Amino acid sequence: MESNATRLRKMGGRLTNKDMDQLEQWIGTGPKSFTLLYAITRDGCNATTFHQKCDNQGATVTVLYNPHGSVYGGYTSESWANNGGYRDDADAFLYQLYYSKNPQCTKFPYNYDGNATYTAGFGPTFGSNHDLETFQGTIKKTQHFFALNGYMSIGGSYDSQGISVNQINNGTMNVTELEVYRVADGQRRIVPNKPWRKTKRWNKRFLHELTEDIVSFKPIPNLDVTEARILMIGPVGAGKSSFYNTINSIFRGRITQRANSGSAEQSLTTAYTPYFVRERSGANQNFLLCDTRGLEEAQGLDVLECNYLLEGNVPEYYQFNPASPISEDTDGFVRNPTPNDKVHCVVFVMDSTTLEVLPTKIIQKMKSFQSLMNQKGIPQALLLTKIDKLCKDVQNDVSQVFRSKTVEEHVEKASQLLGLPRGNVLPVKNYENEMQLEDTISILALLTLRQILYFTQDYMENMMDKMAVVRRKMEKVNVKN
Ligand SMILES: Nc1nc2c(ncn2[C@@H]2O[C@H](COP(=O)(O)OP(=O)(O)O)[C@@H](O)[C@H]2O)c(=O)[nH]1
Ligand SMILES: [Mg+2]
Repeated sequence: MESNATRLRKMGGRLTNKDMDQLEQWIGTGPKSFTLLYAITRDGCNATTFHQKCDNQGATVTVLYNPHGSVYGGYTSESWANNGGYRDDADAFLYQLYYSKNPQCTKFPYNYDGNATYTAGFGPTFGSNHDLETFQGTIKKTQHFFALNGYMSIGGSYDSQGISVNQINNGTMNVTELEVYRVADGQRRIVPNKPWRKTKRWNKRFLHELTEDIVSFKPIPNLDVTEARILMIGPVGAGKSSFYNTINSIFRGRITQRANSGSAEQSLTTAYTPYFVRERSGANQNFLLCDTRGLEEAQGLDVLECNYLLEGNVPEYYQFNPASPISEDTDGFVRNPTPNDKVHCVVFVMDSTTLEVLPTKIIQKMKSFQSLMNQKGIPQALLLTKIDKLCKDVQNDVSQVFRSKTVEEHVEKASQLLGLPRGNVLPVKNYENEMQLEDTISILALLTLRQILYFTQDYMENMMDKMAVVRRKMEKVNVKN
């Protein structure tokens, strides 16, 4: 007996219900169910395996997903086989569903030239010139994708509709996934993806519980810290101000915009600004979120300034000046910072939609900051914002965040990029366009904040242990004297 989880995983692929609706419409013979037969990320990218899994299964659809967010492939109503030669199939077609992340639905109809599919020892292959040849032999996965050794030359057996190969596959045969589904008559049963991160059920009770956990957060006594200082660092436009506004809105019970957000302010957020989160009653929480200068390649913080920030030397509301970095001689420089001035947790903020194109200089800068933080033992989290823009399902319903494969992949990618554990990468959707609060958006933001506070608390406990050791050593020295 296979477990439920295994069965779900076997059934689920990346194709969304909406994509299946579109394919079903193109096939044009009524409701269809889709069963995942083969996926290169699960089964390996190997022509023999493809044939073992997909031969003699009847109608199938092949789907390629590339790193640019384009999705395309081919449908055949005939079984795949491994006995050589071309096959005719009056119902076959090629198609595209997305181009560079945007929906782009085009059907490329068959020209009836007798060469619908090619069934020798290749991966899925369509058309006389091989309008679409996926791969031959075995393809090993590089870090992020499979570089398929096939090609596309649409326009032979399939009508290209005036669309060039580049407008389908971005001029690359690299794919992050290739799937083959069996297509059969019948109603689809919608099987939800298994969540990749578990949480309680998303309802009012959970929202209330998260709120309580955060309100009751207190820095550890004896540390002389009255509020935990959480430093947000990230490129301009990543969503730092919006995250503060989101949290503050939740506790105020209405949408607030205390931190300027948006593109107009890009050059403005140059000050080191602490933001308290207020409850409806007006009382402050025991943490503050600090907004800083971005991570721009040319004008961002440098490592020395970052060190001053972490150590609490930078005065609040200090106006950064790219022309003259802060130094001990700067007006207001805090020479003797208290434990309150120091940073207790760092939150890197990144726009999830720009992960792929993040300049290496910014990554290098973040890494150099990280080694500084690691030396000091300061915990780091990575906030991945704008996940609503990554995935339509999440845009429609934020509670789908931990079921979205796209979000999961971005979390994975971000964790590799910064060398942080996956658990420290926290996806969020900020309030940005809403007029009123929504429970799902609030729950995700509070889950994120609670996790950040947990990291902060762990750090404070470490600090306390360290201080206890130092104190004991001092006492021993005193006793000897
Ligand atoms: N769709 C969407 N937009 C967001 C999100 N977070 C921020 N934004 C938008 O991104 C832009 C930059 O955000 P901002 O908070 O000013 O970034 P900052 O420069 O890091 O402070 C603003 O136009 C926000 O409305 C989000 O989660 N989803
Ligand atoms: Mg800002």
